Amino acid sequence: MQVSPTNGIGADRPVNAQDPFDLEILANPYAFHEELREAGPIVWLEHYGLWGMGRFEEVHATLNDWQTFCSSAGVGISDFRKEKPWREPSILLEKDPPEHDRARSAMTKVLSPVAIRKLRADFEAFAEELVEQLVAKGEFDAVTDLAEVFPLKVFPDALGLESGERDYLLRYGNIAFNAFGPRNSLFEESMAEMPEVAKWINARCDRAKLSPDGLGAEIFGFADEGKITEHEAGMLVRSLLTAGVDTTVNGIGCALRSLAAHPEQWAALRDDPTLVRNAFEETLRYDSPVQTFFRTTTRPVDIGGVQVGEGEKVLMFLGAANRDPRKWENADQFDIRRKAAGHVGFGSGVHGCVGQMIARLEAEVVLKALTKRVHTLELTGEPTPKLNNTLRGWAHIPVRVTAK
Ligand code: OW7
Repeated sequence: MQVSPTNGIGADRPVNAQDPFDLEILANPYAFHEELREAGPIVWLEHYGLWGMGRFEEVHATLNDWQTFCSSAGVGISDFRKEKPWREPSILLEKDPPEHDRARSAMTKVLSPVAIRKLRADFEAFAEELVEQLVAKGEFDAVTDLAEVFPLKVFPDALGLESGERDYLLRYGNIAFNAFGPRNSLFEESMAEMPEVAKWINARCDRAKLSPDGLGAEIFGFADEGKITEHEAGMLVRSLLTAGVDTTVNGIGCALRSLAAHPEQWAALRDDPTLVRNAFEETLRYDSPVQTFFRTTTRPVDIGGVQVGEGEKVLMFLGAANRDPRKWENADQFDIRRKAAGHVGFGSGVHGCVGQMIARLEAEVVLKALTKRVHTLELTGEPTPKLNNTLRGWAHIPVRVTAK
C-alpha cells in the first residue's frame, strides 16, 4: 500500500496498484482482499482509475445507500452514461428506485417463500435420484456431474422452459458475469459467443415459449394485470435466465469443494443434517460465488475520511467483506457451525438477491441428499478453478465418496 494525493481535493487516499481482475488474483483472491482491507476503508485502484472497498462495514453501508451509490449507471466497470451497454439494461439490476421497484415487486411475488415451497418436492426427488446414481459410481466430478446438472434441470423446469439445449444457459451466465468486468481475455473470449448465445436466450423470453404453469408464465401474468408491460415481463424472464443458473452452480460447487477439502466439516454435516442450511450460509461467506459488484456515486461523498467525487465507480468486494476480521472471528476458517447469517454474499438493501430463497432451497436439497447416502467425501485431485470476472467457482472438483 502507498498513499498519494487525490485529484486535488487535498486529503490523502490509500492506493493499490494491482489488477483485481488479473487471472492469478481471480484464481486465488484472498491475499489481495487482505491487502485491500488493510489499506483503508476505500482504496484507489490505480490500474483502472476507480475505487475499491473490501471492509464489511463500508461494503454493507454502500449496498444500503442506493441514493448515493446508484445502479443505473451499470453495476459493472462500464459507465452506462459514457458507454453503450452490451445489452439492453436489466430493469431490475441496472435501475434505481422508484423505477426499479415495480419490477422488483413483481419478481418478489414470483419468488416468494410460498411459491418456492411448491418447488421443494420436485427438487428433492431429482436430488435423491442424482445422488443415488453418483454414490453408485463412487468417483465423479462434483461440478460437471452434480453442481451443474442439478440447477440446470430444476431451475429451468420451474421457470417453464422447454427441455434441451440448456447448456446455453451456462454459456449466457458466463458471458453476462464476465461482462461486468474489464475487457480482459475472459471478457473478450466470452463476448465472441455472445451473438449466438443471446439469440437463443432472447427467443426463450417470449410468452409463447414458456409453459403455462411455470414461474415465467406467472411473470407474464403481471403484464396481463397491467402491473408491467409485455416487454418488461420478457426482460424479467431474461433476468431469471441470467442470474439464476451460474450463481447456483457456483454456490453448490463452492459448498462441495469446501466440504470435500475439510473432512471434519463434512463429517459434522453428515452426522447432523440440521446444519445443512447453515453450512450453505457459511459457504456463501467463506467462498462467495458472487465476488464483486460496482456502484456509481451520484454525489461527492466522504468514506472514512477519504473524499470520493461524483460519478465515480466503486467496486465492492463482497468476498473480501465476508472475510473481514473486523466482522468475523477466524474469518478464514470454514466452520459450518458459526453464525454466518448477515454475510453480504446475496448483497443487501433494495437490490439484495431476490432469488435467495430458491438458491438456498437448491443447495439444501442437494446437501441433504448427500448426507443421507454418503459416508466419506474426499478430493481425488486438485479442483480446477473456473475463472470469471464476477463469479468465483470451480470447473472441476474430482471426488470419491463411500456409501453410508
Ligand atoms: C439481471 C446476481 C446478480 C443479476 C446478475 C446478472 C443479471 C441480472 C441480475 O443478479 O439481468 O437482472
